[in-house]
Amino acid sequence: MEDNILDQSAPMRVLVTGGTGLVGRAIQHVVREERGIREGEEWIFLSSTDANLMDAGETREVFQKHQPTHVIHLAAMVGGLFKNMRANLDFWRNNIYINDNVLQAAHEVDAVRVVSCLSTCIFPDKTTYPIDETMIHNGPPHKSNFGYSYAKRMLDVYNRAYHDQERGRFYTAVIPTNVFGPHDNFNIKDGHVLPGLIHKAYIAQKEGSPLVVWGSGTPRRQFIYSLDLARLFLWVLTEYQEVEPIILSVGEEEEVSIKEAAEAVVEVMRFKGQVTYDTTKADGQFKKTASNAKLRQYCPSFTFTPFKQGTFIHSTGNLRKTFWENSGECGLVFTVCLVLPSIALKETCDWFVANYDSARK
Ligand code: NAP
Ligand code: GFB
Repeated sequence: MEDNILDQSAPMRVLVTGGTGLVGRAIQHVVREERGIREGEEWIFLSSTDANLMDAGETREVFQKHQPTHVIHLAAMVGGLFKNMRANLDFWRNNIYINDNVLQAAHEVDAVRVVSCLSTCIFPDKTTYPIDETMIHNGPPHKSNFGYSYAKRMLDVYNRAYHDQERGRFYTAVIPTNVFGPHDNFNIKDGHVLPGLIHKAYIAQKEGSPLVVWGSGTPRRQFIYSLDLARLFLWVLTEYQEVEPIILSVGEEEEVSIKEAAEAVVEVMRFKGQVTYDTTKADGQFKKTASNAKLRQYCPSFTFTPFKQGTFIHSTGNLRKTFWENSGECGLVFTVCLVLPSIALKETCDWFVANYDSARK
């Protein structure tokens, strides 16, 4: 088992759980539109209609059916601050069941690789900054999302236990910061801050009402564009050789306040109305500033699509193709310095407006 962990000679059969969500759709796009599907490879993107992964029998069945060699495990009960605060028990139970079923089913079909997805909100709330990968278990997470956070921490425990007991199992995990992009959940009650603000700005524009930002606007967040996360996920799947997890994030210098995030949404949505702050609403965790030093060691030249007013753009597709032609090292991408509104946020807003009727909301 040991030596074939990253043997790339055999074509991969990749099963992506949660393949129909924000991150799953981004991986679909990058695999099909940028990287391409290689000779003999198979990519299967699951939704909850293919199998309820909280059910061990259904999970085993879908893995037996597809016999994956590689698994990207994204499926989870996911939500923003306010959904987490309402349902910590469900977030704990649903995610614990899903994760146990998926890792065991992958092990039973002898999948050589499983890359699971944690989140920077799982780190201890009382910590030093910037946060790094060694701090996962150093204390309780923020009280607003302890159910989700502890369930996600257990994925790291599973990966270490499979490696220890099942010699050579190389299951690992990535730790993204807050993710945004097309196909996100734009439900205002359950979703995250960016899709929430984009949807609220859309409605406020139509109704001529104020855009209400929840909380004080002072908390700080690092946002990663779903397409950038997808490219890095594919690099981890075939190149990253550790069981220990790796933070996938823009640099600390890209961290923005919620107020700055709201101003960027107002600019890109060309919202002309009043913006107010509802301080009766929770702020949640003040910050979770994460270091991407480990990622930069592996991928010194990976270029993120910036969130703040752009300093550079990815220009054409073939620049993005460069990333795949240089497999192994994170590719040489040169940048063009131009001052433009954030590309990532604009692509996300344009997608929402163009797909308003079918978007999750
Ligand atoms: P999402 O948009 O809510 O998508 C969730 C996916 O999981 C969907 O494909 C959904 O299928 C599937 N799913 C949910 N419950 C399931 C069940 N019981 N059985 C089978 N499939 C189920 O989530 P996302 O934002 O893409 O998140 C993907 C991963 O990234 C998650 O592990 C999440 O914890 C992690 N993450 C997300 C963020 C973020 O800011 N969004 C940040 C850090 C980490 P249906 O489409 O059929 O419902
Ligand atoms: O993205 P968000 O829901 O999650 O909220 P977290 C981020 C911040 O935005 C909070 C403020 O300070 C909110 O008070 N905010 C302002 C809003 N307006 C809005 C709005 O309209 N909607 C929302 N949702 N927030 C989550 C964790 O924490 O991060 C999850 O609870 C997950 O488990 C996710 O890990 C990535 O960043 O606070």
